[in-house]
Amino acid sequence: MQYIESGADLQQHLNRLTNEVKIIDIHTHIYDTPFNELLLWGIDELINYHYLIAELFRKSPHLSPETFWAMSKSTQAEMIWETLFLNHSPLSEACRGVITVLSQLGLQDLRTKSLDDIRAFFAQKNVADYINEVFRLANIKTVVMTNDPFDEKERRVWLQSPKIDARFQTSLRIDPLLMQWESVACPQLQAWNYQVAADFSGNTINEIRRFLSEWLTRLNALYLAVSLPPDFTFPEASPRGKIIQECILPVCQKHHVPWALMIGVKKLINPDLKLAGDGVGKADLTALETLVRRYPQNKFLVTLLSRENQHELCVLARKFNNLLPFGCWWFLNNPSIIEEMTRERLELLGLGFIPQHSDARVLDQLIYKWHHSKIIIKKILFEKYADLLSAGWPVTPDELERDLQNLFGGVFTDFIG
Ligand code: HDL
Ligand code: ZN
Repeated sequence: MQYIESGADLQQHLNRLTNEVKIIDIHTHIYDTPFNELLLWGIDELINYHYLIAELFRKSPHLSPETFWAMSKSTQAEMIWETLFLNHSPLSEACRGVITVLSQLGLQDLRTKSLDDIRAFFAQKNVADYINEVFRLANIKTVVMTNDPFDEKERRVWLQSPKIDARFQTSLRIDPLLMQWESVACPQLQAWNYQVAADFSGNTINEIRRFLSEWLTRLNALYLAVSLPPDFTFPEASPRGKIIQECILPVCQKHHVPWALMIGVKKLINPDLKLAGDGVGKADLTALETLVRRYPQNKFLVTLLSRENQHELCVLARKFNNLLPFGCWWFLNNPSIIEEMTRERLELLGLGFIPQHSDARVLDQLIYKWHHSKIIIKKILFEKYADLLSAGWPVTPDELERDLQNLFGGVFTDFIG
């Protein structure tokens, strides 16, 4: 049995294995080609990422949202490029991500390149080959899309039974059902001929269950997902509480799919920024604790948006094995916080968590989101395996490979069964 006995060997094996490990990216907003304009890629989409739009407004106190939103996407990109990349060094994580993508794609001497030069580079690519190139560079086995039947552009594609590349797996996202029952979901379900009523009279509960079942089946969804505000409570005498208790939980159980809870978003605290306008709030995890305790037959994939919630999520996961923490979500997807979260998760949960998801909205982002995260995750893994070695427990390269394959996909596939 050949053990790894030195830090230098450990670093070498970790470098190799983190480069080689095939990744299952369990939460993204990217799409396969049948979804047409929903599949975003290329430099103008990269620069128009809502993270960068928020950063643009910080640097442009005299720019009115109306003026910006009236611009074409390419004019917006030129303003962002000028402001965040040329007039200031692109030090933020979202800015650096664009640079990493371009460098990883092989674009040399970036400082000599104009935005139009970069556009010309992308103009030579075709989307099918580019999907292969991005998945290869990021070493992605599969991604899980965020599929939303309440988005008409996406719904109409699903109703044509599209042929989806096997690398694109699915999840059913149903925020309006829990967050906008009376204003959006109920009238929409009625328009789709589900016999539902806002007051839940008649066959409403069964019809909501039918809607969920039909879409879980249509999508062959790996899990059902929802984003919830920091003040989410359960149980709750509200449409949300009723739909969770009588529809979401029983249907997830019947279909043997986890419920992915994404908690902590304060929607549109600055509505002028549109998609870039959401904020964060610390949640009271009593609701989550009640759910995982009361419904041991259900599985819960959980990611929380507040840094201050992360330690208690780890403790909760120690108490309930039907709860699986995942990712460093959104405002947490930064080196300093990924480091802190990965360290405390390894210390409290061993290898029983999903360290990261990309949340990529633009296909190309897979390259930087994973390149940046793997550097940090590898750093912490080195620290922990080195601690284990000095405690007297060397591991073999095969054991290291097994552990990494679990972290970057196996824990997820085991959990969803
Ligand atoms: O609700 C979500 O899935 C979030 O990830 C939002 O899509 C958010 O706008 C985002 O892209 N975060 O990275
Ligand atoms: Zn997301």
